[in-house]
Amino acid sequence: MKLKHLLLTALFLSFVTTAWTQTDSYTIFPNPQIINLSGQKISADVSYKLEGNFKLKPNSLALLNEIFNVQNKSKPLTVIINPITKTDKNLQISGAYTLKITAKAIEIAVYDNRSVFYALQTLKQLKKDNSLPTVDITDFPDVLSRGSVEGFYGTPWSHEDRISQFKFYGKLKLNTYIYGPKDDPYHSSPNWRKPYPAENAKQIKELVQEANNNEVDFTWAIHPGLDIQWNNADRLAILNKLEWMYDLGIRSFAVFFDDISGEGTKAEKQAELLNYIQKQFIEKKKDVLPLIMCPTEYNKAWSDPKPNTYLDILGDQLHPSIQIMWTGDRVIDDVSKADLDWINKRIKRKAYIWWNFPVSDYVRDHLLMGAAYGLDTTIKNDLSGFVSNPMERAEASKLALFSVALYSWNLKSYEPMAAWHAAAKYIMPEAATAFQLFNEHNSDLGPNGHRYRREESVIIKPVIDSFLTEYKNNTYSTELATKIKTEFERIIPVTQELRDKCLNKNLIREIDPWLTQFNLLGKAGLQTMLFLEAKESGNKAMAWDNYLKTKMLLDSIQIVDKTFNQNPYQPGVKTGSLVLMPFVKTVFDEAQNYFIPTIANSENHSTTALISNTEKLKNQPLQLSNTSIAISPVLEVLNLNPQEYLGIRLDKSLKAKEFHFNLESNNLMEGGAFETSVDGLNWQTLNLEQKRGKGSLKVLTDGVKYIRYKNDSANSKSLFLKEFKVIVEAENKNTDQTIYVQDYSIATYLELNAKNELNLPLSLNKQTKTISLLVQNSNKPFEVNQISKRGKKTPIYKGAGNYIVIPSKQLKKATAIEINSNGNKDFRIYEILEN
Ligand code: LOG
Repeated sequence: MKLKHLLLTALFLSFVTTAWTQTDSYTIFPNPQIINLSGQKISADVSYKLEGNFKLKPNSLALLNEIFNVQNKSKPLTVIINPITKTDKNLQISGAYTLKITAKAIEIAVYDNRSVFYALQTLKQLKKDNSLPTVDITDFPDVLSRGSVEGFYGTPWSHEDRISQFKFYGKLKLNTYIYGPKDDPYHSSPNWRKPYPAENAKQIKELVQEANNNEVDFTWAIHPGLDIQWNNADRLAILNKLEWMYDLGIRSFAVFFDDISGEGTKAEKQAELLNYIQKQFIEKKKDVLPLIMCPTEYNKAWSDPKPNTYLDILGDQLHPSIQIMWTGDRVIDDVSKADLDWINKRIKRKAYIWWNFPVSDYVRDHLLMGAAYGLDTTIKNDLSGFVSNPMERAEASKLALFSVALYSWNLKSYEPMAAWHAAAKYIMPEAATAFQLFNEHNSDLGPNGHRYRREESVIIKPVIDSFLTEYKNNTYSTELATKIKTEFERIIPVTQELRDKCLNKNLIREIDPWLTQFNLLGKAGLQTMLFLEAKESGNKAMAWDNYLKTKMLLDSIQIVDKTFNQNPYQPGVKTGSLVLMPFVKTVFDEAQNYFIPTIANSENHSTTALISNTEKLKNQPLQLSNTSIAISPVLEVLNLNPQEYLGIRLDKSLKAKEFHFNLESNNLMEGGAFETSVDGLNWQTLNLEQKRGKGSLKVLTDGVKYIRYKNDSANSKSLFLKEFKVIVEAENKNTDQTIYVQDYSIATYLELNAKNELNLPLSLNKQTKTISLLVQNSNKPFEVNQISKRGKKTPIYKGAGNYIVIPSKQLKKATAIEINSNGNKDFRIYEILEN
């Protein structure tokens, strides 16, 4: 383990030193193409004198004034800025520059004002402790258009968010922002034909201004395909809209045809419209950038592979200067050379990559704070643009966008892990280590329809895996346990540290529920490890205390998940969902076997159980509570073969009151049915309302003990087992209140109110040696009395413990015991065991 760790560290360090020019701690983001530091330093604590033949725009001048000390009246440094004269074709591109710092002067050669701006951004990053290194840099972008496409579903970014993005882009040499939030009704239906209301229009004007200040091309996209008519009125409607946007300052345009069906999807019609816009608008305006389009078949999985179909038609018919976007082999995917070769051939131009990362509109309960990996570094000649579709959380998205900047500027030197670590430091230097730890455990998306996953918790994962393997074989590795415990201990203070130190308050606001959850996870993890330690040392009482504390923390996690981020799609707040949370749950679920011996477990106990004839659910646990029995949700998609079923059988002491289910699926009831039974042999089909596999039933017939869903069709059925829950109560409420304390399950409990006493009839037989009580009290003393045959009460316990063992010699005359909660609030009895 140690060796592996060392290797990882060594590997990481080597990434940092080779991937970036770090001579004398100068690190420039993104990495310049060619940089030669010659080892000397000159003072930057001076003013400057501008020479040369290139007229600077105000944004570049402002940057110069920011870098140098214009108050200093001593001899200024000469800064010479001229147009590029070198014929190197790499330098004939917007943003390209050369920068040479000598003891005498700073010489900059540029292609355009963006080049000046970028050269000065580099200069600014080179400045350390008021001095500059002597250096010779030749720099240019590998990809022409680099940045983001605000193209997600959900709440569009705010005005403030966007301004903050542009400032960030300018510093990192990202030059593109495409405006296309799906939920802006003036970008898409129903209002794409209408002009923006005055307030929005004013804001867009301001945004264009701010984008220009940062050398970002603000592309405005229209999404007309949901209800477009292929007639003159609608093509004029588009032209009008583009004209209004032009008047607001927009000089770059896009038309999106993604996520539509029907009439709008026709390739010939789309091509005809776009060519019309090209002729009637783009070419006439003269000062606008090439038109960009997003096709309907925007990824390989969704496109017709046959020749002369949609993509080939666009390739043949679209004006050659119109750019075509592409997400990859799938909607959410890595970017590969083979994929680009495939698409470029069909569209007869270089694809403009729309990378669907870190967009989270299909996994809204997760944050995507992982590294940006899966990007081919050999494809710079195969693409015309690279934009990332981010999360609706703008500030949090900067973590991935930092990597997008590094990648798209200089593909060959891109190293995802090093970039990811650098991003945490760049975005939150005030608490970089804490931020990195948070990101490490908030990377994966959880199971999702696009089947796109990210690695998570990579450093601790092998430790946890080894620990669990040994644990399941009844071996306990103190060394591994200590490592896991240390990780949870490191997590606990992260939340407070980030809230206290992070200067970017909007970022904290965006991730706040996840911070709360992360802290709870750290604490739950620590309690889990303390439980294991106590168990290992044979201290059952302490183990029980730690188990209860873990349980309370897991309950809090559940509450946070049900309280915050309650969007209708994937409500809730998930953190550490790939490695850490499953680890805590595994240990927690196993605890049952430790506290309730299996011998007791197998006799005379509740017959509540999962019923299913599919292998996949064989080990799926039930979640039992005082009021409900549920099948633990399955995270992966579940395929039920014909005749397979899943359901719950209730113990005879339980009465089924309600049924709630969510088996997310579009065709659940086509040849499938919910059924109930009294005896498990004769089944009745339930008549119930459901939508996309979700629904409930508020009344169940008396006597029902079985409830299941069965696939009666001839085909396998794909569904998500998100909820399958029966609300229960005791069949006989008056006499049977003790069922939960003798059901051999620590998942259920009986709660005593302030004045309640539990009079538990105990049939003590000769074998009964001890009674163990597993309770939870709020640290107030309570009492246990024994009651003799003649009704005489004698105290056998008084105290405030949670795990109480009463030996047989104290129990001689008892036929029953009585528990007096003594005014204790929330007093719970989980189990009373006789052995
Ligand atoms: C949409 C996009 C959405 C993304 C991820 C494209 C071209 N269009 O499946 O708006 O944010 O996937 O859910 C898309 O990706 N459709």
